Amino acid sequence: MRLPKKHRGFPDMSVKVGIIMGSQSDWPTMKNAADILDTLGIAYETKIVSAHRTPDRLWTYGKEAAGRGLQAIIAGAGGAAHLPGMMASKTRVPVIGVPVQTRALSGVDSLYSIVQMPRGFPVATMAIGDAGAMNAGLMAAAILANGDADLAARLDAWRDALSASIPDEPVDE
Ligand code: RP5
Repeated sequence: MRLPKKHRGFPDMSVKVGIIMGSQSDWPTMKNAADILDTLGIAYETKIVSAHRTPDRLWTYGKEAAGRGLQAIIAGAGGAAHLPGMMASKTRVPVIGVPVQTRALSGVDSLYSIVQMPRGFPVATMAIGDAGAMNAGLMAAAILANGDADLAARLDAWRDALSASIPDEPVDE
C-alpha cells in the first residue's frame, strides 16, 4: 500500500520498496509497479527523482535508502534515462530499472540508457513500458520474499493463479 501523503518524506521502516521516476509523465507506466505491489500487500513509497532536473534529490535518496530499510528500488525513466544507473551508483540497495516508452524512439533510447551499465554497478533492467513496470514490481516482491515466508506464499499463489488462467487452446475472437 502506498503511504498517505502526510507520511511521505518521513522515515518509515515498514516501507521496503521505493518507486522512483524521472517525471510525473512516467507515472502511468510506473503505476503498473505500484498496482502489483498493492495486490501482493507490499508497502511502498513513490517519488519523482530526476537525474537531470533534481540531482540533489537523487543523491539524498540514494544516500539514505539502505539506512531507511529499503530492500529494492524500482526506478523508471525515459529518453536519456540515467536515473536507475545513477541510483545504483549511490546505493547497494538493488535497483530495478524500467525503460519508459518514449515518443521519439519508442523507448529503445530508455532501454539502452538503462541496460548498458559498466561492470561494478548493475541495474536489473526490465522490458520497455507497462509490462516492464509490472515485472519490476514482481521482481521486487521476489527479492523481499526471500526473507518473508508470508509474502512468498502470496507470490506463489499469485503465480499459480496466473498460470491457471491461461487457456489450453486459442479461440476465435
Ligand atoms: C525523463 O524525461 C523522464 O523520466 C521522462 O520519461 C522524460 C520526459 O519527461 P517530461 O518532459 O515528460 O517531464 O527524465
